[in-house]
Amino acid sequence: MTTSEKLIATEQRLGANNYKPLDVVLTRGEGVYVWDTDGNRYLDCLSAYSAVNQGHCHPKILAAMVEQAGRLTLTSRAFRNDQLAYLYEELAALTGSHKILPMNSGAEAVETAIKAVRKWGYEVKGVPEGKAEIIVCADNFHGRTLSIISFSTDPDARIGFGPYTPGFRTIPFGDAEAFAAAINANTVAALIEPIQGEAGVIIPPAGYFTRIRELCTDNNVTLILDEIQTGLGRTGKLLAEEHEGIEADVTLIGKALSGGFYPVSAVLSNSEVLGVLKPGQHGSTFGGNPLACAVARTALKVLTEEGMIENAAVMGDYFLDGLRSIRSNIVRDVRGRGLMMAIELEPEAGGARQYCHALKERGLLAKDTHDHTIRLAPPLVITREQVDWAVSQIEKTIG
Ligand code: IF1
Repeated sequence: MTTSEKLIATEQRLGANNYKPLDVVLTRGEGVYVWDTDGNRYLDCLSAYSAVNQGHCHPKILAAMVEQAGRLTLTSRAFRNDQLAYLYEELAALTGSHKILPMNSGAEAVETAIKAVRKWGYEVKGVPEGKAEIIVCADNFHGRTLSIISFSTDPDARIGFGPYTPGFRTIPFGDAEAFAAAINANTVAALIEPIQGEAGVIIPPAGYFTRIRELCTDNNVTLILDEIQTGLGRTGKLLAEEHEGIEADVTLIGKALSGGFYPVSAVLSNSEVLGVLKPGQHGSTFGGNPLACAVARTALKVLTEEGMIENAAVMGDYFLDGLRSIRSNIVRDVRGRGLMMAIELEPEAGGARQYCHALKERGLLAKDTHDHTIRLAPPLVITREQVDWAVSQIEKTIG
């Protein structure tokens, strides 16, 4: 048995089987590349679901983490630390937010936003206690907690985990008139992904978010955009909302906020929403800890200073052009924005997973989603030559 075979067997025996990973055991990463225990190198076209936008083991984030880890890691929010204020300041300057609440995972940021908008609904909007409604979209993905899966439309994510949290109303994604029809006096918020990731990189029609923004403003509904996956450069802008020139009232970020070093998420708010939370009403042992703040500060700094967002825009267009030039009778659609891309295969092709397997054999790691779609999201530091190589491997696999 090789080392990787032994490790895979142990994982199968002792681990809960809530994942079915490709059988590649990774041991090292640098920039766009990762290496397995047998020494094979791969171009990572998943980036840990967009958490390593800055590339694997970015040396500056690493240095910040090591330095901070040797000084002070955790104080709890019972006391203050000398990193949090700087993270607030830098995030506020970058995003124009007025209030920030740091958490750890993406799901925690979503939960935090749900709590805040409900409370805002009761205390500010005047919704009767217990009646708050939040509009969400079909085929959403916002995380794995009970309240979040309560409004998932994916049976795998939802079924068997009830009783479910009430208070959510589901409408189709990309349909502004359905959104208008779903608003009522008890609607406190809308929670939407700018581009649906897990659903297969679904980009809404142009004008959709402009109309959603208008409807939210006109009806005093808080617009929450989940930018946990689309944010921080992934789509070629700092935030995906910029593609339509709108501003959410509440923006959720996570994943790449730490460059993949550590779970760091945040709720950003430009309205009075976060103001409703008073001492003792919400919190987290690790949220806002100095290690997380030091890592996040540097992750944001390299993202902007090293031109990664601009590179995502340019390389995203170039990658998409390359994918669209592939002649294949099994490709149904190629879509993407920035470096958030997907190749949807014809159902007759027999599923995307076997192609992800084949790509792995060629040294490219990608993830299938919803049976027929190959998702591609390399680190934002990818070069033209690396895109050329990736496109040629994909062409050999599906062409
Ligand atoms: C898993 C997908 C990606 C997210 C958005 C919140 C969260 C996520 C828009 C929660 C997380 C991850 C979780 C991961 C799979 C993955 C995913 F395929 F399910 F959809 F990225 F594409 N909002 N997405 O995409 O953040 O609590 O995980 O930090 O294995 O569940 P988290």
